[in-house]
Amino acid sequence: DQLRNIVERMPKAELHIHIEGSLEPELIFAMAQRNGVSLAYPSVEALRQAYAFTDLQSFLDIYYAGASVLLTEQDFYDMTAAYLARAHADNVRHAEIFFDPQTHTARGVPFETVINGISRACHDSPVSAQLIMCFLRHLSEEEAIATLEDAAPHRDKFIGVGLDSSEVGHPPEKFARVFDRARELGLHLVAHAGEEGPPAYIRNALDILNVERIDHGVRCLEDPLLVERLVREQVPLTVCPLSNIKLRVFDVMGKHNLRDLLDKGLVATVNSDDPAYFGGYVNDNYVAAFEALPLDASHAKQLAKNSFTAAFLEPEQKRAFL
Ligand code: ES4
Ligand code: ZN
Repeated sequence: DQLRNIVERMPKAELHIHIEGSLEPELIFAMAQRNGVSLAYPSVEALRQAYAFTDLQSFLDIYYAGASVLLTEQDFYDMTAAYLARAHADNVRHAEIFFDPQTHTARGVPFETVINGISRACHDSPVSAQLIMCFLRHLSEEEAIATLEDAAPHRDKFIGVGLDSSEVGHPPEKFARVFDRARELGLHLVAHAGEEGPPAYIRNALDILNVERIDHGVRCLEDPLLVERLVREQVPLTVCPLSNIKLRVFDVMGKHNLRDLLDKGLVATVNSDDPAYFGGYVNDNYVAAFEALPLDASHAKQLAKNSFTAAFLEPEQKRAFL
């Protein structure tokens, strides 16, 4: 239809995509076979059928199992190249891609294997692509600091750090020192907050970690003073509609608060999060939200504009995209 057409044709940036969450079941099986890794599922279909989540943790358990097939630099390259080809088809002109090195180094995969494979695929793509290294918040701050030290020789291959994995019980303040260290290195700072966690996690991500964007952030609407601040400071929120439904942050898309976020003047953006697991890439996220909510072409254009406003690009580069 007409709206899908507008969405597909709009140049856009994607700012919330976990590269390990772009690994499609077919690629998981191909890599398991070529690497001699055994999977707990007998077939692509059986694996896909296991993608019935009840909350963030039930997803993370399967997501980490899927990532266990990644062993060689070629695996990381192929995964990233497949995502970027798909993003290019969606008219994504610029992507800021999360990766989770600790998911791999914990299995004995060297840090450089991970970052070199992902980084080389970014260089080979027509999409402008940058990397944001995420710390797993269910692990300790000491482990995050060790990861940042592993990354130091590769400082030129990524632009920022983020915080992901199990949110509740692992508040931003647990990572105050490692974010201070990252800031000293001139890295951009983001954090997942207010997905399952309360508004206080969003406030602390801003006040204690000094993040420049909030990943998800949809629970901000529970705190009017926080909303006022996010609007005043124009802090971008990287919203992921299909993720929020699959992980039951909202019951159904018709109850998603994307329209309210925009009406309040928040710099909301639309993103895919873990597209292989949540049922769609970035255009599918726009279309799913637009079909269920009172949103029109002007909102679509606002969201695409916001995606570049919120990107870690020089003003001159942003103008070139807009
Ligand atoms: C994630 Cl949806 C989501 N939330 C937190 N951490 C994540 N890692 C991958 N996807
Ligand atoms: Zn995420």
